[in-house]
Amino acid sequence: MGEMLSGKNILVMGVRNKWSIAWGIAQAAYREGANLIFTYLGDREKEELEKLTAGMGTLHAHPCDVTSDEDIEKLFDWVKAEFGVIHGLVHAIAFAKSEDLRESFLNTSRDGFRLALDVSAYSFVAVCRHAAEIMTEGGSIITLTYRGSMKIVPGYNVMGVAKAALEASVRYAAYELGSRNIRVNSLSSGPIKTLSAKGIKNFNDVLKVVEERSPLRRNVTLEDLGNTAVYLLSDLSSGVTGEIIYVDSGYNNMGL
Ligand code: NAD
Ligand code: IMJ
Repeated sequence: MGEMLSGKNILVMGVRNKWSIAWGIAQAAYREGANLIFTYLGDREKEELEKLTAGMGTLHAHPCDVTSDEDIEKLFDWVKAEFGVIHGLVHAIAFAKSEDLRESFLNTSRDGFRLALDVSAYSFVAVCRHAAEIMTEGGSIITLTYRGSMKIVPGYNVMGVAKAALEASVRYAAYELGSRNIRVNSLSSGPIKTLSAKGIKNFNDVLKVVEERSPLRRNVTLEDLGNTAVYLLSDLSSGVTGEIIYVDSGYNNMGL
């Protein structure tokens, strides 16, 4: 047990199950002494959280569908009433219609485009705004992104556009919140077999390419993500904001 995050209240959004990146981050933050607060989407995620956190003491959790302004407002009213102040926020939420991740990008419907950008990018702006109000002692906000925002990853399609918007939002939020000592960064993960990767065509091939060609010659783990998240959430990264930190076995550095 370390102490990098002791005394810090950290709100974690996006734990679906034990494979979730948010869960990897939560476990690492818990190990470092953080006081964790969770959000969940639906009863199934609430039950998962109850199971996962069984050995961690009282579960602090509140529902939140990020497509609802009312849900977001109620969430932060609750967090403020219960905890007064937070020091960290983990946003690990994305969604697009599955047909928009399979078919032609150019055939993305207006509604599919709107949904992907709403859930995966606007939600970040909204939660940053609310979180900043209760980060009265300074803080660190992180979100999860993917290289498909910068480069063509066949099939990533509208999610690539959403992640580009998310990464730009990180920079603008960092600029606006910097004077309040709130840092905003994104963690760009290599492929991980979570529920959000299940059913993606050729995902095993993507994993194999990273294993064969990345500098580290392996895929990344939830522990890799968790440890970098601890760095970003802790005072170790006190001079770092607006960044995209790649946790991808170095794959993004390859030219061929
Ligand atoms: P996951 O399925 O475990 O988590 C996704 C979470 O998003 C779930 O908890 C889900 O409930 C939540 N979510 C979706 N719509 C929501 C809504 N309307 N309101 C509230 N929550 C909602 O998958 P994951 O891979 O852990 O994904 C977490 C983040 O990591 C995502 O932003 C994803 O884009 C990103 N990411 C994943 C990979 C990968 O290969 N798995 C790589 C890079 C980045
Ligand atoms: C997703 C689609 C296509 C290629 C992909 C991915 N690659 C990776 C992912 C190569 C690594 C996973 N990823 C980075 C995501 O951000 C996934 C987001 C996502 C996944 C689903 C699947 C189920 C569904 N909607 C989704 N919305 C977003 O219905």
